[in-house]
Amino acid sequence: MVKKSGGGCGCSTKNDAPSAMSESLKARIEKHPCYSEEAHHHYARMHVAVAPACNIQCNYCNRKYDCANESRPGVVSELLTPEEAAHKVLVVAGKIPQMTVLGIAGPGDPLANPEKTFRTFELIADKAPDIKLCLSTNGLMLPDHVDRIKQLNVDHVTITINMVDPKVGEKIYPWVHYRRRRYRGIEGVKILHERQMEGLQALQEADILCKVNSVLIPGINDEHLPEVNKAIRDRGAFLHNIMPLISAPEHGTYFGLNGQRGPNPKELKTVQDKCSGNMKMMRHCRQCRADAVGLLGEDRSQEFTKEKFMDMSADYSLEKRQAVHLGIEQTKAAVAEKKQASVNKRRTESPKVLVAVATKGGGLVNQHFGHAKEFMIYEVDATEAKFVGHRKVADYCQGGYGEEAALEGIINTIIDCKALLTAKVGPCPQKALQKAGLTVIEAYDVIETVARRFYDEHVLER
Ligand code: CLF
Ligand code: SF4
Repeated sequence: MVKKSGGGCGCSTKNDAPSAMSESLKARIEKHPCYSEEAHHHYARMHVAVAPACNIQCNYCNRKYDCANESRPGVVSELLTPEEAAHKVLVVAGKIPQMTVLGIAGPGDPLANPEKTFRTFELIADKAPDIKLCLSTNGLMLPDHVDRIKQLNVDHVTITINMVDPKVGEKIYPWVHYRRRRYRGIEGVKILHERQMEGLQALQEADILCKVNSVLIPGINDEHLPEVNKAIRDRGAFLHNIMPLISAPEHGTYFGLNGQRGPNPKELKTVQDKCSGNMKMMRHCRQCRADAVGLLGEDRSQEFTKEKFMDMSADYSLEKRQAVHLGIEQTKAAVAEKKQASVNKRRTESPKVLVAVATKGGGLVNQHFGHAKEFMIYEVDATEAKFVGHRKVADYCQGGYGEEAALEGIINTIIDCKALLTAKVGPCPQKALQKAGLTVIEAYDVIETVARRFYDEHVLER
């Protein structure tokens, strides 16, 4: 019998609506850009790469790069000591006051490196008490550390769970290293599975919010993920993040070298939709790097390389940060009010269409088409505009050679959308977008407001 927590984490709720959340739960996630879709428009996170070792082998990882459970494959982060990491966090907290969460997510597994991971958390908790601590693990060693996690006030833990059936797991994990022994094949996968379930349940009992990441691997676990979704829901997971396998031969992974492909956006959305009736789904994950800095859609890690941040002073000020957060909360409230006004109370049946949005944050259509490195995708009907995902694209404004090919690539990425919502777009790309069947809307306003206006004028009035 699975024990349900007394409300704090509210994890086993079947209701996807934010209004079903208790006020205390809302307060726990309102500044976490991964746990709250709304927060990710306004608040940033950073990772510190303090955990090099790993204790399992995933077929989508070759260990030369960051842990692919929480990162984009093919990225190498700069390894830091806990003391260097603490200095970096204080520097970034001063320069980017909207950075509210510190995550440890690699480059290996944080709990295969418990001393470095927990020492880093201790240093931050002591000097910057307003920063939320977050941890991402493969789960193998999680049951051994839940007490320490709780004691350090780490309120957000992610476990990557790709299967609940070891026969499926055999195709993903060739070995597991557990208590000084290497277990190959199904024997190792069974240990991993049992430890993941035990860890998840222990988090629930300790009232720590748990997100589960699952890597969608077509032909291996695509049909199986609804079963994973059910198992984690029953054990109190708060949020499910189904992320696409990114696989290429140049990453040198087993899957990459053997031609295992990742899902296309439609396949990803289909599986997310299948699971979404049961629990909250995360659809805004950007598969960060182990030294990521900034809003989820931006990468400011190069501004804070070790060479640079070691020479910067740690200007952390709780008062200044609180003042900035107050301003953000006021902006959020204004955006929420406009969003609410855009919801059509008459619940009429109407077709759903997808629209692509160029945004640099704040919940607004506010980015030039040529500067967009990704588009947010919203599903719109007569009642609401709902965020359903994002798609990365190559930079269009590269100048000169390759520009045409890049534009074609961008159009192909959003070809299933009915409109592009952007602050500005040049006449040439505008023509190409229209030729491909997209309505181009130039605006500077709350995303939902622009999306609903497009829908009313171009879909309903046709
Ligand atoms: Fe980092 Fe992960 Fe914490 Fe977020 S990321 S440890 S929960 S603070 Fe977020 Fe990045 Fe996706 Fe992870 S977008 S990869 S889900
Ligand atoms: Fe790589 Fe992360 Fe898997 Fe370890 S847990 S093998 S670092 S993807």
